[in-house]
Amino acid sequence: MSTDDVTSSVPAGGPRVGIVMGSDSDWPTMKAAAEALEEFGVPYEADVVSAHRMPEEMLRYGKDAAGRGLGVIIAGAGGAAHLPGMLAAVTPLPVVGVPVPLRYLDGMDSLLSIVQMPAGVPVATVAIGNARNAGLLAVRILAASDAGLRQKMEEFQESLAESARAKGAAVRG
Ligand code: RP5
Repeated sequence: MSTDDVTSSVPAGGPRVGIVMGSDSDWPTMKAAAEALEEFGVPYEADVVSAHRMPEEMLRYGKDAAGRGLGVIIAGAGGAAHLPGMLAAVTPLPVVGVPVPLRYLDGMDSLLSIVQMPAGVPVATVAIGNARNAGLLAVRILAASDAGLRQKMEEFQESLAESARAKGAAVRG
């Protein structure tokens, strides 16, 4: 292996998913993404990277993410939620957007800000407040090229089926 190969390879054990949010007030919503990643043993990092309050850092985060070995970015924000879209504009990585519900408008403002991206700059948007699905989607994206992770996802899906069947049995009596 040449020196170039070493320097271009992904650091072993480093974070594969970056979880970012516009404010620490988003963390109570966003921590469900971290918990999902922990369930699957996926290393992640989490930080506040505000599109409006720290735009230069936000752009640097997006531009550096792939080179640092991240495979997916999960970005959550509320209100005029530009963070996921702006990150998607400057990174080739898949970006999963989490609309964080705030006090007014029930999160519809966040949802529409994140989901209505122009053609060419996709953000995979989950339901309002559903950061758990963002974590699970990040696992699926990584699992597309990771057989071990795919196996874990299949086992998780089977556990969901088992749980649903048990609920059916409880209803049937
Ligand atoms: C957004 O403004 C953040 O993502 C957060 O949802 C919202 C409120 O932020 P704080 O005023 O709580 O810091 O940019």
